Amino acid sequence: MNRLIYAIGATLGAAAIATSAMAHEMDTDEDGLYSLAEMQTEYATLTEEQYAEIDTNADGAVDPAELAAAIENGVLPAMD
Ligand SMILES: [Ca+2]
Ligand SMILES: [Ca+2]
Repeated sequence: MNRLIYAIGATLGAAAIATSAMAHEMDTDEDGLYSLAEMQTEYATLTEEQYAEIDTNADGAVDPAELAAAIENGVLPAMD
């Protein structure tokens, strides 16, 4: 049950974050992905190791779904 709720939350969270002004501002080159440098504008203390953890499909970039999942599972604090 928790797993299902998590899956739903991650899906809804991704949709919400993709359209949130804060997430949009963080994506400064507007390519729809969050580079480490872009994420550090919001999460100043984010390390390369943490970024790699958030990049769950290991393609070298964090997409809105990965960002949402990281916030959902507490790896990152929610953005205001
Ligand atoms: Ca970007
Ligand atoms: Ca990725």
